[in-house]
Amino acid sequence: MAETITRPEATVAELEDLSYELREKLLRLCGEYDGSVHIGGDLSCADILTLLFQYGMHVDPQDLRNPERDRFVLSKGHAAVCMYIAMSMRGFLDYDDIVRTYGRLDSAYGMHPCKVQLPGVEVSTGSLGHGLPLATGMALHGRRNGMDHRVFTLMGDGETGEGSVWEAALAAYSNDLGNLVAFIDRNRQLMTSFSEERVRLEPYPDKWRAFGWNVIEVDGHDMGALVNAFDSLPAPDSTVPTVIICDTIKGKGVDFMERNLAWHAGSLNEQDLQRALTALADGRKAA
Ligand SMILES: Cc1ncc(C[n+]2csc(CCOP(=O)(O)OP(=O)(O)O)c2C)c(N)n1
Repeated sequence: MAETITRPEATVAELEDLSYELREKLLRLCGEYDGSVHIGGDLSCADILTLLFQYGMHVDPQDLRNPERDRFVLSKGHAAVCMYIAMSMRGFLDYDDIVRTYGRLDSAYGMHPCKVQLPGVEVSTGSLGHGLPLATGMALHGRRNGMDHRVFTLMGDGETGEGSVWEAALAAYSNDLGNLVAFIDRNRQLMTSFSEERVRLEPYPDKWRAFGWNVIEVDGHDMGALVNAFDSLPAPDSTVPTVIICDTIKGKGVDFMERNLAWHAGSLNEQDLQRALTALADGRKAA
């Protein structure tokens, strides 16, 4: 039983504090690292990753291979550093190690996650469009072996323009995979353009419904709403897969990055870092 692995009992207020800490740690890493960090899409999914690692998932950093654990596949692999830091805050990895070695030659902490390098990372990702197919296969495996854990994945909305995503959506529905939950970081931006300009996803929830999925729509930066969405998930032994479409803002929390195409990826010099940290703190006070 996945329930044999306890999950943290964090309150909404505690989760909000953890999200803030995650964003602050992301910015500090971005200030330390010489190269470019996918900071826009990291900041947009920080609340979702906090929800998963600090509230939702039955996972134990001391018992990584427990077959009953919930699985997570970061389909938008370019947000790896946000996942690394979220995992470090739950005790899987070491934040100082991440900051010291991220993106450097021979580091375990690459721009995209590598499962061979990092125990606790379930799947190596980075090529978009593969997370949902992989998660579907993992959920099918769990189902066929009589297990009751869930498999979660997190996709970018732009990524869902890939045909492989919709093949997997059909397969998950056809195989009654109620143990599969897909989060979508619906920040409406890609790398150099806005999502709808490139691929018309709307009416987006209807598309998922037409593929047979249970659809939950939520403000992806409202922790209370995210917790409620998580709590309303159908049981893992149910028969309909769920997609949680999270309305998000790329660059969330740092005013000069928000909805700004220039900040899909970038780096921060000392002055910009201080500006970003101040913006983050001011945004929190205003909230
Ligand atoms: C198959 C594939 N094509 C292109 C890329 C390059 N790429 C990295 S991030 C990105 C934009 C993705 O947009 P979205 O899925 O909406 O992610 P987010 O905006 O949340 O970062 C692209 C095209 C890739 N990683 N994989």
